[in-house]
Amino acid sequence: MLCCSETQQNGYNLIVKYRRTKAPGSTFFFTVVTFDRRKIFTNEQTVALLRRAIVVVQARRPFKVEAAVILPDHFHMIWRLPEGEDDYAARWRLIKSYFTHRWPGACDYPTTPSRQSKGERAVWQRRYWEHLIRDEADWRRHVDYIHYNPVKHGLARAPGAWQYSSFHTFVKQGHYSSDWGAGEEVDVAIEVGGE
Ligand code: NI
Repeated sequence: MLCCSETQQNGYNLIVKYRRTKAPGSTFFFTVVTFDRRKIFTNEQTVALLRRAIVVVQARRPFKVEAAVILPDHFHMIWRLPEGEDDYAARWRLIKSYFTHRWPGACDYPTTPSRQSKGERAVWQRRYWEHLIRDEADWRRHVDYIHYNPVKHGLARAPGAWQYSSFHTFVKQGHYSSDWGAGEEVDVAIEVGGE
């Protein structure tokens, strides 16, 4: 069983409390990976640049980031797009482009002739994983997946120990205890492209 009932252990009894505020529009889960798994997001500067790219693009093409975790070589996010819109691909193109053109490390890495001929720099994997969130339970599973991800990847001992995560906001809002996922494995058994 995947989901969250009040009888389950491991902090899930808290999780039933959180619900998305009802708003129209589609919600998506994304996984974006760096080119060749370059460890790009290892410092404040690159994480801040990614955040700035998102804010800049949001001003032009609105969407809301509902949950996010940024790891050295990939990140996961849940977005909600306004009603009647589903063009996340254009938003991702703008975000990736903004970042690539402003990140000093974009040029100092070998790329492939095919990418060079297209003017692509060695920053992003071309493909990314997207999943349309089906319902409340699916949303919660993906939110948990995001927040547990640094532990799953062996980068942190607990979700609360990872800096670049919306987990801290969710804790402040009372949706998790601050020690959720610490010391006990959280099995969020969803298929998200192996990331
Ligand atoms: Ni991951």
